[in-house]
Amino acid sequence: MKAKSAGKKIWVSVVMGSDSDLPVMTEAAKILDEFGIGYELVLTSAHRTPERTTKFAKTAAGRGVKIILVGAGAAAHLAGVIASQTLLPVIGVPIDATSLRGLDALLSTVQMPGGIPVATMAIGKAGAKNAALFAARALALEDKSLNAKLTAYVKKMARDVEKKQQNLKVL
Ligand code: RP5
Repeated sequence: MKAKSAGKKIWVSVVMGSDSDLPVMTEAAKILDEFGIGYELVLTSAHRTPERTTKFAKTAAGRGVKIILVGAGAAAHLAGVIASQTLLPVIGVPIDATSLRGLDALLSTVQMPGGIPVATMAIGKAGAKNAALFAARALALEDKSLNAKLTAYVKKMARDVEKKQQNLKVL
C-alpha cells in the first residue's frame, strides 16, 4: 500500500513497527485520505531497527511533518522511543498482535514516564481511526477548510444514528 496523498505536503507520518500492523493502520490512512491530509507510511521498529527509528524521529520535523501516528504491538516501545527523539506530538495506537490481545501494547504505549508524552488511543482499528481524527482536529486549529470537513463528518455521524433509530426492528 502506498500513501494516496501524492503531490500534497506530508503533514502526518503513519508509522508502524511491522508490516503485520498495516491492516490496522490502514484505518488511519483511510481517514487521512478522506480529509485530504497528506501523509506517509513508514515501517520501522524500535527493537529490530533502532537506528532507522532514530533517523526517522530526528528528521521528521525538518521534513515538515506535524504529527506522528505510531501503531505497534507486543512490548510496544515504538511510540515512546520516537517521542523521546522529537518534539512533534506522537499519537500511539496499540495493536493486538499477541496472545495478550493488545493489552501488552496498550500498557507499553500509555504508561510513559513523566516528561515524554504519548497520546494513546484505543487498541486496534478504532484506535487507528481515532488517531487520524485526533490529528485532523489538531491540524484543523489552523485550517478552516479542514475544520469544515470535520464539522460535516460529525454531523453525518449524528444523521446516521437517527436513520438507524428509524430502522430499528426487533430481531
Ligand atoms: C511489534 O511486534 C510490531 O509492531 C508488531 O505489532 C509485532 C509483531 O511483529 P511481527 O512479528 O508480525 O513482525 O514490533
